[in-house]
Amino acid sequence: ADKKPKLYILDYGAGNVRSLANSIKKLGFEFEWIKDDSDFDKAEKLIFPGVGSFGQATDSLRTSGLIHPLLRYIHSGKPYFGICIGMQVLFASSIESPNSAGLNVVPYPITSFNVEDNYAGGKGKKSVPHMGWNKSWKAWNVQGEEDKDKLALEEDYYFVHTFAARLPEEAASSSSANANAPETIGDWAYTLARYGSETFVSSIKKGNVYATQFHPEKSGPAGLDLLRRWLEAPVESLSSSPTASRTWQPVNPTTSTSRATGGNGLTNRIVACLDVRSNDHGDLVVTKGDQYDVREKAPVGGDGDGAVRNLGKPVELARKYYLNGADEICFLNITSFRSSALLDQPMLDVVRAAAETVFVPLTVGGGIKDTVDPDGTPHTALEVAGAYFRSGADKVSIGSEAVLAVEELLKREKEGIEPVLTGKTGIETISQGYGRQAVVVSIDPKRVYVNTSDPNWKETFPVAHLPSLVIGSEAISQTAPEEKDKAWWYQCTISGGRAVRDIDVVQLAKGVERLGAGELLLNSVDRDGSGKGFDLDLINIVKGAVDIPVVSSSGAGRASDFTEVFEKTGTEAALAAGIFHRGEVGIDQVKECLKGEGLAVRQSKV
Ligand code: 1PR
Repeated sequence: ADKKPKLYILDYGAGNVRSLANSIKKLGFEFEWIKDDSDFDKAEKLIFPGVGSFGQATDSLRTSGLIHPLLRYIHSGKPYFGICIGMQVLFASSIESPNSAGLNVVPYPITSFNVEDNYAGGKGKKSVPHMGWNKSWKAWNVQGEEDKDKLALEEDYYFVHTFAARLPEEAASSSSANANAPETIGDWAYTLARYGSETFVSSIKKGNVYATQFHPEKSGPAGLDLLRRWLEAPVESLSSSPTASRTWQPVNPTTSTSRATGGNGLTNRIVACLDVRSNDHGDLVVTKGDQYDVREKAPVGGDGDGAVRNLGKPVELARKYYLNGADEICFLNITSFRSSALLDQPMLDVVRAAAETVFVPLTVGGGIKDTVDPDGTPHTALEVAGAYFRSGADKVSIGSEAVLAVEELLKREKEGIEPVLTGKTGIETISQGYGRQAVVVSIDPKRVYVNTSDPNWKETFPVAHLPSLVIGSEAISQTAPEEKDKAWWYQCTISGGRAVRDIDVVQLAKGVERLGAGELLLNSVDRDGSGKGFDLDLINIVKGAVDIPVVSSSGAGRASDFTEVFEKTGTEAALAAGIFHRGEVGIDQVKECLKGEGLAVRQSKV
């Protein structure tokens, strides 16, 4: 009698749909994948978790012949749930792919964010993609709608997108690409979110069609709760046409609970990082180094002398940090540069198992590059990344290969070799295939001090590295007196900090942004494991050089280090490892500390 409606998921193979599958299973529901036309007739509920680009999604619907059955399904009145691109394809068009028409179910265009945005309390610029946790609030809704019918609540949900259905509200202060857009979206009900001074649709609903710009399957308990409400709702209640007898009520976003504190709307993200490698017994363990040295420094001859530090099991720790409120989990396979067989099965298993219990974004790094299996089979970086996405990773992080790719780019540019961008590097192919937001570049810079007692040092310092030069000042001497009167630049390293290259952190950051990276994970070999706090000079230099989000890493020793890094740099996220693993500071304590300083954080109800 309590037969659940037959649920289908439409997947066209372009990204991480495993997370959605995992969350549906976790909520106790079953589903099938849409395989052909006839499945649309069998489906009683349908979820479309679109990924990649607007054009890729709409074009693949057309070439696969699924577009007509999909439209037929939508117009049949059966419940549809679109996620991210699965929402955007419902719209008329997107500036992202001007030659690909949308489904035009929602007669409204998708446009882009304005990076130069002087929003209140902002630092003049905002990063794109819009990546992280942002709050949805009700904007237009059905009068008298029951509370239980509301799908997106005023909670923080996880967003990751470059284009958006922007509305003119608050757009006056920015040079609005949307100046001529209508004030409302016909008779659709929708919620809005704010990014800087711009307002965009975070979820939309009419009759049987519901869609979110954010990812409920990556939005922790709040997202799972939303999915559950949709999955549990009887088909009839999701299919009713709301327009006939109800009237629409505008709700003024400024009087609604938009985020009270200033800033761009996003919460300050806290990332827990797990450096993973095999110990001397061949088990994958979470380890943690000091300046990248992960071996014990036990008394000579003592037990365990020189062993790989073991701080726990990867999957268990990931789960624990998720429950403690981590906004994101990052796995770094720190020795993969040595042996790099594609099917690093133990690491894929770790990701697969973690994705079953962790419902916030997962990043996986280490060994994402062109590689050859022991039997001689070659694999491209794109294939390696694909294996991780299919296992449940949302982003892959590229380290050493990114340095080599930018060196090649700079060389081609210098020598006038066309094209400068070959389209062949891992960063390019993965960002083409899975979207920029799925490609993180992990940077391992090291300070190189210059001899300031040499009166000519400024004249002889290499011009190319000037943008990464820091000269110790009075300000620096307050926090780190030993650094006063010193000067240094930030040199990039590869192979886990073991080899230095003649390229600095600004060259690298700008280079990978050009190649298509969507985010930077900025480590510091000097600060790693030191507990001295984040390297604010380094972070400010890199933040100033790029428009993509930066995750600041290395050196956290106290909860107040996080407050400092968010207040003194424009970083979008802060990552730590050692203090969390050793239980010195909990993620909840970090968030309390940030909240105490008026900094926005995601509240997790786990
Ligand atoms: O080069 O693409 O195979 O990627 C290798 C990845 O592994 C890179 O992201 C590189 O940063 C990382 N890695 C390599 N060797 C080490 C090592 O420690 N020996 N770990 C290593 C880097 C840096 C952190 C760390 C923070 C926070 N670990 O992400 O978690 O510094 O630590 P803290 O809070 O304890 O200070 P490729």
